Amino acid sequence: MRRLAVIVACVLGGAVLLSGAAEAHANYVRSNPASDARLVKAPAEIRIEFSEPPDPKGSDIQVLDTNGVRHDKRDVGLSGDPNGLRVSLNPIPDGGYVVAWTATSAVDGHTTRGNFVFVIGNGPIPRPPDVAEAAPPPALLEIGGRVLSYAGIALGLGTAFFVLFVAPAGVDPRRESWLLSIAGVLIVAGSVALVADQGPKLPPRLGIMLAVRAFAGLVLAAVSITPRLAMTRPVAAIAGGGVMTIGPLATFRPRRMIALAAGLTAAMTATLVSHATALGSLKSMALDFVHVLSVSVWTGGVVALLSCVLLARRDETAEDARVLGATVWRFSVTAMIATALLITAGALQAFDRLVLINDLYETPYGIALAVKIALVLVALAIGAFNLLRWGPRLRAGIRARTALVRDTMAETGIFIVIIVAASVLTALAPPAQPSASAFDQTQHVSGLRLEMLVASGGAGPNTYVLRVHQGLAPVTGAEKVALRFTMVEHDMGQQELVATERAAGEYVAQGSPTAMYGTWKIQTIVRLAGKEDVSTIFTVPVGAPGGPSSTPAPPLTIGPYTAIVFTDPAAPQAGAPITLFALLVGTDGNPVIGKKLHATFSGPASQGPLDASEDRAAFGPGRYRFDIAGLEAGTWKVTLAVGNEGTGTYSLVVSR
Ligand code: HEM
Ligand SMILES: [Cu+2]
Repeated sequence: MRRLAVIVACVLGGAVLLSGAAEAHANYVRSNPASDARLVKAPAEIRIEFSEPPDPKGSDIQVLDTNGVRHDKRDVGLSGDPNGLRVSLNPIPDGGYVVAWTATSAVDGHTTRGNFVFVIGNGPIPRPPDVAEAAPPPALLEIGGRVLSYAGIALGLGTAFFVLFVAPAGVDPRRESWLLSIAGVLIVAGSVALVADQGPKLPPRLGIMLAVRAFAGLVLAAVSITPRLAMTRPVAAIAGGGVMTIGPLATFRPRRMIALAAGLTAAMTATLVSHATALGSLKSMALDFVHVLSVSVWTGGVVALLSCVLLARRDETAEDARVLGATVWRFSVTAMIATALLITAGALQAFDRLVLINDLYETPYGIALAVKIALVLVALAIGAFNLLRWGPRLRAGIRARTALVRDTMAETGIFIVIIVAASVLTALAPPAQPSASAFDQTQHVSGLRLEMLVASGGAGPNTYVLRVHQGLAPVTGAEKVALRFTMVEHDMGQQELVATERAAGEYVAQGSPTAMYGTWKIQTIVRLAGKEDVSTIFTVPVGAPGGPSSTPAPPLTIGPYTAIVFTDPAAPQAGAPITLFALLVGTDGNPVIGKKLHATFSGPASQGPLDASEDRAAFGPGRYRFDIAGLEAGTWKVTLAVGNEGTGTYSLVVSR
């Protein structure tokens, strides 16, 4: 037992230490200006949207120029967007800027950091600092606060449930009071520890929840030390409008009901500050609440059975043994239902939080979960033994109390370790995180974990990020990371981009190989020194130009050809350079090469005609490109001619 505890402690401790590399809790989802944006004019403010509601008090947005000088007005506040923050800017000159953000979740108080860059004018885009989005590992105080809270909730709720519904008579009242007071004290201490861990950045919402939890703990402790209310009267439980009398619950004890209500309230505060709530999913919240309730009924119930029944009673006579056996049987049935519920709810939650089954050993969160699952199996085995061996013996009038005491003590020990694992688990960021990328998929190939992120879902210029991990560690210094693009629907040839390492294990490539909307295959090739290339294929749907949210420009018909036209940037701005791409497709669906394209412009000002250059090496076959120095704001008609085979007109909106 002790050896097991040491092993588990080491594993969980290691998971916590390594969690700096884990993904975040409140993640960057989008911003204005966007990440890597090129602007014509300085923005007046920066807005960032996160995957969870942030709390401005513990959050920060710093806007730094390339010399590290700060240009924001230090007035971070809610932006009015869902989950958004904003900061105002002083007037800033052209140049590159880094936006470094810190976000504290208003729900669970977890903090995450990250950064992105943008540029004003024609200068180069600055390199973002080499730190991937990260959450600092949880503090020991947080884990401690969670352990105390969860242990208190399980003990309080489980004991109240046990004495009300499993063994209303025949429990030792002094021991019952003791357990409830211990539970109350644990809950209060846990809440205080969690408030202390947050310190001055404590988000108000979290503060209220922890205050409610502490109050419920005080009620639990108080109700169990008040002189026993000797009020017992027949109970009529009102269910669904009908009145039904539940035989064994023939006594109604307000004290126990108050304890149950306090336990339920404390359990509810757990769900209301959980990741399920932070993610804003009602289904997830319901699963979490069922999980907390069933976990408490089982684990707290075992402790109540041990302390208030098994240790308090005797089984010397066959009659005593039979009475004890009846209680044990009732608890076994309760525990079976509770474990079925807790495993179902836990497993369903786990499926939502994990990306791959490999997460169970390759992410700190997954390791904490795996520890939990393994220990639950051990506890279940002990429970099954009680159910199938000692229980029946008692019911047959044979002594078995000592064996049951020993087994339930072992179970209690395992539960304590499980609660530590659950505390580590909930303090860490789950592997499955809402992503800022339009495409985010993870594959496991030859021992490597490859996560492909494609920033925009639209055709045209894009950023492709490949995260490479082996086990828990990022794979740095790969000799080569290449991405090869081919299209499924048409033969567009193959294009290769070579990615460079931007942060540890994070390889980035930019370009516009996925020029046409449809289905693309991205073959990733990772070359590590002295190893065979690791290669896999991601299938990426590419939407209309400008992203899935913008309405696609309808394809132009030009003589016998179809042209798909888009610009870089997708939303052109007055005075800034614009690249206009035209992808020419023949009646057979394949790109058409070697044509002469000519563009004439009519719009708010005059603009001379342009000829396209077809650069197959850089842009792929059938892709023609016009470089426009800049246009005035307004709506332009661009007439494209293919030789003298035909013309088509494209409408181009340039914003101020
Ligand atoms: C005796 C057994 C168990 C105990 C005492 C236990 C305890 C807990 C507690 C206290 C929480 C936190 C709930 C909250 O803060 O709202 C939790 C969450 C969770 N548990 Fe369990 N659990 C047990 C078994 C399991 C099992 C068997 C699984 C998986 C099959 C599981 C999966 C999860 C998951 C995925 C979460 C959500 C974590 C998050 O918020 O990111 N648990 N558990
Ligand atoms: Cu969190």
